[in-house]
Amino acid sequence: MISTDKAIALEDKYGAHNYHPLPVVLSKGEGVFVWDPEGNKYYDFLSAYSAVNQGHCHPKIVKALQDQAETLTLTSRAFYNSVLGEFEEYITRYFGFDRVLPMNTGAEGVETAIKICRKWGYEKKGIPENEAIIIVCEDNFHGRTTTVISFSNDPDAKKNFGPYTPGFQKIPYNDLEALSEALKNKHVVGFLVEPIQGEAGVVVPDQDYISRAKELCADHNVLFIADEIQTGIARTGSLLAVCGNCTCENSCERSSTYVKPDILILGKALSGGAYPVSAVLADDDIMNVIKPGQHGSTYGGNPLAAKVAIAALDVVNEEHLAQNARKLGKLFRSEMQKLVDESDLFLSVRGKGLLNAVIINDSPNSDTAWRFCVAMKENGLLAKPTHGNIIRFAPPLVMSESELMECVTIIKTTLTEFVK
Ligand code: IF1
Repeated sequence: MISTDKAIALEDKYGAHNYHPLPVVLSKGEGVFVWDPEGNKYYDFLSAYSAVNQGHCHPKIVKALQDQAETLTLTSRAFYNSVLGEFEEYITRYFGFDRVLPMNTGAEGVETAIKICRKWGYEKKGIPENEAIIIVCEDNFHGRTTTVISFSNDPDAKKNFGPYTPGFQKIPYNDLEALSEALKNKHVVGFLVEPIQGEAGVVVPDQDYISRAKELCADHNVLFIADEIQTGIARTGSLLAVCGNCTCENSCERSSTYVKPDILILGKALSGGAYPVSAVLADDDIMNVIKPGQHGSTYGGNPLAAKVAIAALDVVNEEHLAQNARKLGKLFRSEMQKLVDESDLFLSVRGKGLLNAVIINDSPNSDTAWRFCVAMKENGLLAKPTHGNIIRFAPPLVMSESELMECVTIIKTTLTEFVK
């Protein structure tokens, strides 16, 4: 087995330097745990940015992957394949939509949603050609493609990648008045929003923000597009973050607090980390604007992805991951609140379900949060800072209560030892 030092040296020498990873190399994963080549074991509190909600190498998902890999992996969409239809029926019933358009990565899902929305705007709403506007939020994160970074306001993500795609208007997040104002423009066709802003540092909006925003969009015949790539699939304690307080097993329509997006974008945990799978869901009147030849992807909808995604969604239900995320999330925040009260280093804690963040009491330009994450790593827990002074805590949702309490102890111990 390659050593940690050697693995890091190779990446450093031969890879593009588009990441600055924590200095740990992972060579094995199982459930909530990962191991480095030297055999050190860690709790994973990143879950590959919420892709591994079902835990590392979940046996059911791995089995689905293995079985299908031996049978048929890719046909392209030039032909039908024997699994795609089954997946399409499964996922549309699971989330309560008429149709799905399968893709691979999250950013492709967002691109797909933008294209569907614009086409709907021209063909159903009657917007003059090339005039469609999509409203987005400040501090959004929707991926890395040239169009998606065109409406980012993070200089790292955006600067010197222009010229940018026009047709987006930015408003502050969690600001219904700004949305109301922006909706006065008759050329607006959609509002693209994260129900909780992940990259911005787990920013949870007011409780009625999402439902009121959807209402405002409906009033103006504007499509409400939810990017649930990070928040979806049980992460925030319900199947989708737009489910609000729903605790149902999977039929969103059962919940009174459910806000049904006009377009729903999923990715990450849709495969439980085994394979890139994303999907865009919508009802007939919207999805049917896309005709043969107008959008697609070589790998999108391949049989391997289809089988993996079915297994990954099965696990979410069978293992009650939304319920577990909700229960453990409450426990985690209350334990972190104690540390906030006791220590000068932890300023506050926020989040929903098992998507949480602790704000470190130092400037975003300091290396305090980074050094705290390195110290937690030494004690057997992996988490990563965002925006300099925010630490995101997002373990796989298959964690048990006693494991979570062991992690709380690790965080507490690190805090006691830590010298700012
Ligand atoms: C990276 C953050 C997480 C996303 C939402 C679309 C995408 C993402 C809401 C694109 C992706 C990632 C990508 C990852 C860092 C990351 C991230 F720190 F930026 F905010 F998850 F927390 N919509 N999020 O969160 O999906 O194309 O990557 O499959 O390294 O860029 P993708």
